[in-house]
Amino acid sequence: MAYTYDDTNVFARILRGEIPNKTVIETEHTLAFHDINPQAPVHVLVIPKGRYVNFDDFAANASEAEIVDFMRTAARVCRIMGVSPDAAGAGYRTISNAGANGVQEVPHYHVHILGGRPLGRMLQ
Ligand code: D5M
Repeated sequence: MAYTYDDTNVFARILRGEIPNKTVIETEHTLAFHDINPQAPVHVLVIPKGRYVNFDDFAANASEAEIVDFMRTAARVCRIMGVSPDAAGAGYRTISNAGANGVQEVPHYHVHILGGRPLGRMLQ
């Protein structure tokens, strides 16, 4: 499936440096920054620097280097923020909303990392 990327979306503007962000890590292919409207004590967004609309687009069209960098950067964010499961009592949830049913607001692929409090059961 070919997706049309909207270069005016807010994450594209962050990547171009047009609006500020609170960066956690930046790598060659990936940026991680604090969500502007945190839903938990830890709420970080991980985005590829490439122009991918959603998970489907990223998985199909990103290079292996971009995908590996993205996954490893997300794991590093968890360690930096102290929510990796190997830290006592820690743990986290990753979420990636897609499309209308997923209620994706920003049409640039991103993963939310949430932690720092008990998150409850999401799926029954
Ligand atoms: O979630 C999109 C997320 O993006 C939502 O949690 C708010 C966040 N957001 C929106 N604008 C900004 C800026 N400027 N900085 C940081 N975070 C931002 P979605 O999964 O698309 O519904």
